[in-house]
Amino acid sequence: MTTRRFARLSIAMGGAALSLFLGAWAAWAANVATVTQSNRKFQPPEVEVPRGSVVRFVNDDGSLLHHVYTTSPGFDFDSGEQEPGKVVEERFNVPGTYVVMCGIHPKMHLKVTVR
Ligand SMILES: [Cu+2]
Repeated sequence: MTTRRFARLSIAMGGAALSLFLGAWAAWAANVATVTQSNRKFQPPEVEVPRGSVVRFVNDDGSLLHHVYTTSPGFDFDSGEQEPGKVVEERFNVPGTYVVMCGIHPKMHLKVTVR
């Protein structure tokens, strides 16, 4: 193979790899579920998402702090204090059912089902 042919082939393969990568990234980035924290409740109270999705928690509760967390054998996270207006994002990579709670308001529960 000549150097020039090799260069053309390399560019074509690089382009294919790049479009594969961009396609995967777009699919990965697209799965976002938004949950609002309002009146000391998660709204909606349940979400079901494909594995790898991001759940966005939007503190839309006036001047109240929230603090989202979950603990389970397969996966856990803890947002720390979530100021009013602040958005916390967490990616759920492990299939299962999770109960997300608020460290400040014990009655707040969100069920997240990851398929
Ligand atoms: Cu709270």
